[in-house]
Amino acid sequence: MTARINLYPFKRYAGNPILTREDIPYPCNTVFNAAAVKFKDEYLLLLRIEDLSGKSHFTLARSKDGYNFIVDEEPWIVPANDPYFGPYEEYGVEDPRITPVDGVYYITYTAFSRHGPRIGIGRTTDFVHFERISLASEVDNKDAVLFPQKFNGLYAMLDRPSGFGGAKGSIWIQFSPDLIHWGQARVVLSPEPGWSNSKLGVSTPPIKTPMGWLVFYHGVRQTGSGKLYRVGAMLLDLENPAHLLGYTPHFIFGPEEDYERIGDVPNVIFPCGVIDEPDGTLKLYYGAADTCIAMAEVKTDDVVHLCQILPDVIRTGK
Ligand code: BMA
Repeated sequence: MTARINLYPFKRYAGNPILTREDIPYPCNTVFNAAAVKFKDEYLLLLRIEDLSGKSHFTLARSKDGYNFIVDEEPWIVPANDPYFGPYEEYGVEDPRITPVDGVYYITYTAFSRHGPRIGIGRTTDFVHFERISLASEVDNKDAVLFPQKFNGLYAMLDRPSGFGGAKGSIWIQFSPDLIHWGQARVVLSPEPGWSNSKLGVSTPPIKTPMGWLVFYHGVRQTGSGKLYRVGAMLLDLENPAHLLGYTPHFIFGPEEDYERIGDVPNVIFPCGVIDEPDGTLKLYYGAADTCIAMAEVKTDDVVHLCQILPDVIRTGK
């Protein structure tokens, strides 16, 4: 008899939520959907903070242990007001992700305006200075993450253009020589009937494992009482990241706790950051119910295994 497979391998941190608006040193509505990175001897979260007017900006939070964070006194990245970026960030900046490539930390985010969401890309080397590079898409595209290395001299980015008729959005990949001009776009993973019937989007930057690039994504189910955001994982080929090696056809992490079920947008788990620890554990930082930030841990190998096993094995759980 084979051992029963653990289909839900994440363990929530007992001190969740790790950040709420009470932890923000200035007035705001909510804090959620944070990018995560280790920089020097600290864990950094780049928080999406929604201000009292409903627009979002980014503020840094710092930690020595990955569990207890102190939030900076002032916002770091606020919507641009220059003629190039400004018109496309008038409603705020949202859902950041951080990827280091060759010693530079690139921040991808959603630039939001009356025209709809676009992908913004900027860079920092010190988490003090931030320089915008490009608006890397037209409208109706978001959930962009860069790979931490180039492929044949090109940057690679996973993104999520809106699907047919604005629904059924899939995860795509594109390539660029300079983070400004993008092309060679191909579909990587599409929504399926069931838990992700509405749309998919990449959650966290790819993690290199011996078996492939491990990427967490969110799947959205449209239900009678709104959208339900849950998490799956996929594995992409190390040499050719457009090639899908495997994925979890079921969700592996979904809203259960009150702080995930109840908030401004109920039933949402929305990760934007993951830390790959030296002991083979991943720390996943996620927005919960668009209201606070929580963290859960998982063994990398357990998730890779779930991406590799066959769907019918997953259905029976054996
Ligand atoms: C998505 C994004 C996220 C948000 C989620 C749930 O479309 O806007 O910022 O967390 O919806 O509301």
